[in-house]
Amino acid sequence: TKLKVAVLFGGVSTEHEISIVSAKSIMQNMDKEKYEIIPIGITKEGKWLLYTGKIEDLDSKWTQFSIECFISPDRTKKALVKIKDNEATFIDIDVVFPVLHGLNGEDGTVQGLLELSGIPYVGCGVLSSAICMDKAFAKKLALLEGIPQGHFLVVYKNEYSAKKDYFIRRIESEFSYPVFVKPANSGSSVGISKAKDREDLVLAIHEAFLYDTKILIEQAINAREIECAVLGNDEVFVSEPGEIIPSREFYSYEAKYIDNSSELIIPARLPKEVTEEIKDLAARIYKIFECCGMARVDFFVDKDTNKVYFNEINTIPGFTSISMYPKLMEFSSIPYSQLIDKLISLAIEKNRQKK
Ligand code: ADP
Ligand code: MG
Ligand code: MG
Ligand code: K
Repeated sequence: TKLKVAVLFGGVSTEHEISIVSAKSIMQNMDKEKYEIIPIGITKEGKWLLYTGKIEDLDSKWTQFSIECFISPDRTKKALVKIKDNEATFIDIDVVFPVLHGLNGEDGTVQGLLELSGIPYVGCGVLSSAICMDKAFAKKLALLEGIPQGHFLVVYKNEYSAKKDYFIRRIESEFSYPVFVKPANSGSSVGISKAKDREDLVLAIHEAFLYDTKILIEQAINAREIECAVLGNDEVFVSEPGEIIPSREFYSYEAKYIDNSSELIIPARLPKEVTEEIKDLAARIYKIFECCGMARVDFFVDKDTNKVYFNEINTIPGFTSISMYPKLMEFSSIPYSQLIDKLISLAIEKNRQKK
């Protein structure tokens, strides 16, 4: 019998569209002999719908082919509840693969629901997902553990609103321009700006607060962008690092998804000892954040000194067939569909350990 795998896509976050592309790619590459795919989309408003169309046709108009449904937290019943003509049907699910980036998907909230339901799910747990999503907490924890990273400051909206001049002065004394300003909970570079002077800074802060009530100010690092893919639960596999050459001044939303001309270089061309340092750090960071299943750990490597800085960790990284995470794994002789098999078995293994 086939394993029933519910793939969650869409969601209320700013990365709704990206999630659809990642999920489509995953579903197209899942072995149909092994798995029965149950595609569940979440609209931007947060409505859960069972997608009944063909996987190949999955696009932004997916809601036209769908039936109301939800995953129930009640672990004594079959997990998937389908509602048609006011009648509920309960369907078994063996594993859930949340392919949701950002808010309410990558941040521990969906993981919390799945914990309640008792169904195995791919990727990190509640705490780990939440901390990795929150750049402020992630940086504070990394600091505590002695992980090398650039200087940062966390600013809350209510405090900033009350003391704008104080914060601008403080930022200008602690940092030198340019600085990066980012919402604490963000992804795909949404709400992130590089500020070169005070005027930019004020605008950047305003912009970041449109997405979150907590933001980060970071010293801009003149660096190459290097990423490492990590796979596993207790025993982890770390890929060779890959490099991103952004098509714009930094790896902005446009550079990620619009231009189509940012380059991935695998493996990154780095001195052997720098490569080893990055791989060791990636494994350490994965452990510190108590990740399981997968995560992509992102670094900056100073263009002049080759000093390595931790940037961020992503627990549901981009997953299209040309995304960095699957590409790095493929380079390590783990092809895309085997990677999915591995993630699903890691989810089941993790769930078994809990009992
Ligand atoms: P996201 O989770 O949205 O990817 P990041 O923190 O990775 O957020 O920032 C997005 C991009 O902005 C990075 O890939 C990089 O190009 C640029 N960036 C962010 N912070 C810095 C920094 N401190 N120094 C240099 N570039 C940065
Ligand atoms: Mg990120
Ligand atoms: Mg990033
Ligand atoms: K993150």
